[in-house]
Amino acid sequence: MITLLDYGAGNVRSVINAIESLGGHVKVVSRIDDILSAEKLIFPGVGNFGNMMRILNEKNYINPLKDYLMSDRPFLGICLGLHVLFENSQESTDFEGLGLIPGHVKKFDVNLSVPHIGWNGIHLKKSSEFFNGLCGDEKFYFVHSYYAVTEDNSSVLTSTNYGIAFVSSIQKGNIIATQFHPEKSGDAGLRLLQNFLAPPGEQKEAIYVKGQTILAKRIVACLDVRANDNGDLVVTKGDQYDVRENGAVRNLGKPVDLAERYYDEGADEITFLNITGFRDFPLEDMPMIDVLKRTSKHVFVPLTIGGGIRDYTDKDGRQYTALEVAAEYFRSGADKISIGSDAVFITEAYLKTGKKTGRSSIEQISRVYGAQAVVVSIDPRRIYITSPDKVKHQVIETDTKGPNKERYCWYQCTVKGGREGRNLDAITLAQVCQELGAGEILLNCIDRDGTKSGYDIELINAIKNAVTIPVIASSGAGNVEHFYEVFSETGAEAALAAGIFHRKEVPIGEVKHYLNDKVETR
Ligand code: 1PR
Repeated sequence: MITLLDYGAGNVRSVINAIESLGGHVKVVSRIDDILSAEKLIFPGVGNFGNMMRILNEKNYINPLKDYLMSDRPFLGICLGLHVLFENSQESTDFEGLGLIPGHVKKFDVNLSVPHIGWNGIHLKKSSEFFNGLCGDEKFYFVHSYYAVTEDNSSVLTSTNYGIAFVSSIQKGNIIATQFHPEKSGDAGLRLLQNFLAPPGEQKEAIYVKGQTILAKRIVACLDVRANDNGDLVVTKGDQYDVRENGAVRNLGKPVDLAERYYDEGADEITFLNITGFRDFPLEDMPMIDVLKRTSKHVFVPLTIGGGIRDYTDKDGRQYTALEVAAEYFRSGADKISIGSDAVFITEAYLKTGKKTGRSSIEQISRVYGAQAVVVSIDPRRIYITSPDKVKHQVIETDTKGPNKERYCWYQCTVKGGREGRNLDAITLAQVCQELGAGEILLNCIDRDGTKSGYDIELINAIKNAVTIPVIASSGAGNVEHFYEVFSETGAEAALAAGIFHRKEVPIGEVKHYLNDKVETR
């Protein structure tokens, strides 16, 4: 029996689903004795260090946890479940860690995008049953802005490179903890969990891999979801955001079925966008909650969900915060949430005052769940102008001339699924949202959406040059070359596609095969 310490973190459901998919049984801690009497304890932590320590203190779990760790019974800490073992963290200086491992947690200060999001390798520093059956060149899923530093090298199990070499897992006796998420690292991750579940046995020969580990470029499958005219929830796909064909909503399949197909095909991440979320309310009839719960049962790569995330007052006057919506999504299996229209309204308000209120959905959710869990989805369209001084927006000079040979354009932000253009440019939006605590940009492009004419390289470079958080390029993929183009001509960390995957025109496997010797992929 596995005992799982859920302090209210984000995505505990995926850890439970992963263990149950391996035939394990999970008991979630509900009182102190559950910790003290545990045979094997798993501590998954997603979110903010300070928030985690505050809750552990409130629940009086600190001493029982220390007692359990001192008993050297099997323990697996994941992400914050690694940081908690150290003395303190730069993420929040209000609280001390458990101090089991001498050292501290600090923020990445590297010339790369932060958070460190994606699939990266590991360097084994000592042999361990935990890695039995692995050949050492597997990649695992990381999503964090802070990493652990220790003087006690004997406890370091693996390191990983991201600008620097950092501790990606530790082992001290039967206590193991990973910075990466085994429950979201596909088959390789499931193998680690299997090894943790297994009774102590013989330790297979450890495989030490030479050279630097490299963060892979991510291939993301996107499912634009809405109810069709019969009220069925379908995956649809727009052409420049128009999802109707002969008046009917295009129906390209069932969300859970397609998600499972893309997992099997090797997608690195799967994104669900409730494209009419601005119209309805996620916690009302909760169609997407059910999709998430069913998907996370069998899909062990990161899931992002977007659509309608905002503060909301329902018809009975009941007020909901965006944080409540996000919390429900995280508890249902999401690893990241994506904010679209509300990010535009938040930015407009911020630009009026220049002051952070701390109350915006971006600030609320990143404060509790960490910046790495907050994606901002941008829906821009090009507006051509004859010269930059015609507008007060951030403008680019473009090689793709306008209808009247204009050499300049700006990218107008839209809300409500491209239905309403706003007096705001995409570059400014991205910069303000990073400032407010967003951890990643999902950069769509209405002009390119569904056109199969390739990604808007100029837009992606403009945004990449303006922010230091990762950017997912989206819209326009038509063939495998378009993926190579976006990864070789921009610094985008990931490339997303929809139509060509739904219509089986270009399988994910073919994209990865083509990129194989050109770009680092998983
Ligand atoms: O504004 O917070 O309620 O969120 C709504 C979400 O739904 C936003 O993330 C917005 O991008 C998305 N959305 C709204 N309307 C549409 C539409 O298509 N009518 N889809 C829409 C966004 C863009 C991509 C698409 C790529 C790749 N879809 O996600 O999948 O363009 O397509 P391709 O590879 O076929 O070219 P809120």
